Amino acid sequence: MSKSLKRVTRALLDAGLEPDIREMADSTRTAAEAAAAVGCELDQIVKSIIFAGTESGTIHLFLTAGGNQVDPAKATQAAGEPLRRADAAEIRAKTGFAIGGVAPLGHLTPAPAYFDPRLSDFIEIWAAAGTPRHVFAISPAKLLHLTGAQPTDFTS
Ligand code: 5CA
Repeated sequence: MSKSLKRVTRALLDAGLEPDIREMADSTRTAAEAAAAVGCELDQIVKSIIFAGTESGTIHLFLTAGGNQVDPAKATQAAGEPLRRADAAEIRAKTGFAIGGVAPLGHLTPAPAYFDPRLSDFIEIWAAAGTPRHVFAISPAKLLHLTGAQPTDFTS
């Protein structure tokens, strides 16, 4: 098992959950691919989008419904500091995950997190489990609780 997948499994176990992690035959690198692999609505896929403070370098995590886009101005407002998109190397260094497999939890460095309210329209949502072929199912309320994310309107 990859270290990234192990970290996500551990984070879910530590939270007292029974991890429902699925290895898919096909790529789940993008939200569209993940939705097709799971057979769910696009908005049931949790994208873990990483921004960084332009001055502070602090990582901010935007848990975004698959069909929604992060609005940079609204994201800056939510974070309380000017933001830029994080690059691939920075994402890997701070989260421990490669793009396409960034999970919403189990990060090397815990980050302030924001939760797209659209995700709460579903009983079950699916997020990357640390690799571009693993996803896990969770309820929006549990994910909100585990990530300590703030429900905020940050999408366009
Ligand atoms: N496994 C899927 C569904 S859970 C997944 O990880 N989707 S994702 O949306 O969270 O991850 C892909 C996101 O990574 C893209 O939406 C984009 O915001 C970001 N991304 C893709 N390429 C780059 C890049 N070169 N630099 C920075 N961010 C990137």
